[in-house]
Amino acid sequence: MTPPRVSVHRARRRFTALTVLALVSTFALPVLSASPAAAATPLRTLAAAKGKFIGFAAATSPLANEAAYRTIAQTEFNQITAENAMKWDATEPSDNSWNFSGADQIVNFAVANNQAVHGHTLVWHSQTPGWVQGLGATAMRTAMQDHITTLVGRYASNTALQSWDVVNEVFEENGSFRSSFWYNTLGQSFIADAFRYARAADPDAKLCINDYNVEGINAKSTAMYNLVQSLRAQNVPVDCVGFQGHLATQYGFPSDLQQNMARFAALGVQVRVTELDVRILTPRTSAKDTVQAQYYTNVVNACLAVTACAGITIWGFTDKYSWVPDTFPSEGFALPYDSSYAVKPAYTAINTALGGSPNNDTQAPTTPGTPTASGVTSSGVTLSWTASTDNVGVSGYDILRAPGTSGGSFTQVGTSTSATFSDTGLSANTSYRYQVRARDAAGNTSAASSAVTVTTTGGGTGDTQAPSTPGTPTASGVTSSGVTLSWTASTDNVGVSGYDILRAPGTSGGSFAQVGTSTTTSFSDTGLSASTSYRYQVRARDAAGNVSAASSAVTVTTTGGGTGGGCSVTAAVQTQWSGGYVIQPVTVTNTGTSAISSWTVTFTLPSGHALVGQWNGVITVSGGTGTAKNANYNGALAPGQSTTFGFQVSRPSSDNSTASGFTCATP
Ligand code: 9MR
Repeated sequence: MTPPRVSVHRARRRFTALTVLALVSTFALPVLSASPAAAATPLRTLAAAKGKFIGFAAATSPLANEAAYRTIAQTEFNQITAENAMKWDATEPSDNSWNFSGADQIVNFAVANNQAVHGHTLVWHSQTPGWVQGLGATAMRTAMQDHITTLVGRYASNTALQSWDVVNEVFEENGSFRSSFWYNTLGQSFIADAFRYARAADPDAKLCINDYNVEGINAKSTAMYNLVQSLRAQNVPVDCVGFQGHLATQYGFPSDLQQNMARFAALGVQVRVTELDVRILTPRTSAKDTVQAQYYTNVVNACLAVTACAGITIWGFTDKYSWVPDTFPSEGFALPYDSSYAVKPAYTAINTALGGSPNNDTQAPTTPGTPTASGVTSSGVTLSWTASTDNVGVSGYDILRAPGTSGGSFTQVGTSTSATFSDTGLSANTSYRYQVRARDAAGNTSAASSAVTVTTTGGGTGDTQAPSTPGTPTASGVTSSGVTLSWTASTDNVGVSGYDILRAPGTSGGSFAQVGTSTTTSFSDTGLSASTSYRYQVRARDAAGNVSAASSAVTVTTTGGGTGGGCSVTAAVQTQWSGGYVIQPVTVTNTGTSAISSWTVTFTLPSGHALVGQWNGVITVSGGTGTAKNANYNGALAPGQSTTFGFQVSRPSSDNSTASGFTCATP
């Protein structure tokens, strides 16, 4: 039996009125063949090694009836959320008449498989029976207390049950409180009461507030941030914030997810991704699978980067059982396993991001086309070929070379991430054969292409005249790790084909070794040590392989690594209203040539303005001056790198001014 799939969401992003029962048709799958089940290290093993949980939302029917579903559920996950079985309509369909069958089934499964259970969800406007919705204020508060006390109390001594969504989806998209029957009957106080009742029923469980479209920093997540801050200031037991994570590839990835998690973490709460899925527009294609996989990677990386992120729950795991197609017509395929329980690139992505080396993909890329040669000189050639294709994407090509027109063996002479490669350092008037082969991210390798034979020019031209000596290089753009060299060109009777760049250590002594080549009269060297001297010479080559004398040397001393940092700052008013505003993002950029480890932004707060919230920085206000120092995780910036922080201010309602005069300094 399929689990109940009637969506009653009312405000999902960019959709209104979406109680649509879409047909779950068999979409054409143009590219994808089912891969065998993963022979990879299970996600739960990898996640546990990182100190995180990885979970899924369980549907009771397949958990009871399908061996394939149960096997993946036990093997891959160490956490379970009941997709529907612990909701009010399932557990207390009429007043004080209880049905724990689905909830018990899931908790028992979790106990048997050493998995944590997240209880979902106690107080929600959806999937709550009509008998609750119609109550008056006093009776409704009592019903809420009874429901929480009984349901939470039932599992309070069960160590598998570790956390609860106490209130779910209490905000509108603009950050105001959702106009639900809870709010309309009881006012905002229902939230604090629900947390207090839950704490009384289970003093050990982590108590969470949960919502969707709060993954990035926006009006809704900022309202949630302010609420959590204010509840905790009043000793209301809010321990945890859940970001549902119902993502869709057509809306882009919320790139500030990590920063958003970090600002909540700075309030002292645990954070978690509670309902992750990444839907795509049908039909499914391998290109869309790749984008989806990247979203999963990004979410895992964000959680790994934030210590307070306890883990990630995926909203199901197989496309066979997902709420998406029933709710969003023409969307689906949101989960890491397909409807036949074969892993998708999203699975590989999650596994890889958790530190695994999933071995599930055994399909090699197609054989690349035979290379064609162009730009043949006495010492080099450029090869191009028709690209390979691959089910999970080609990650690169190996270039193989054999001597002569036949015989000899092929050895690898280079790699390329595009379908072209230039080989250099060849002998004049000599033949070589080239083949290419493709690799994918899982390490599968294609067959080698057919070979192309290339014969370099030059040997028979009789040109023995070397180019003139290049001018002494001049250095510019000296940083702590690099320099750009320019020189006056050489001339040659048949034309200069390129320059060799030679480098020696120090201001004298040592020997010159070639560090690069250039076909122009400039070259940038990188990877140098700070506060260190080097000497550079250049020499010219012609197509026949004749080489000029080396130029005179220029001495270059790199700048110091520990100083030279500077920063700039820009600030934006994200939103404002009579009585307050949000400055977000304040972007701090390292404009120096060396890394900085801390920064300080100062700004002016008009009189009567007061700081009421802040994230990703540590802000103090004295007189009319705000001083923001980096948080402990965003002080280090490489040259050119930026980070952001933000804050919220209250102001007199008659006042339209905002904070101004932002300046940045290091440290
Ligand atoms: O996946 C759940 C689906 O089976 C139910 O029909 C639906 C009812 O609203 O709820 C789905 O789960 C929701 C979760 O409980 C709260 N956040 C949004 C989820 C997707 O709608």
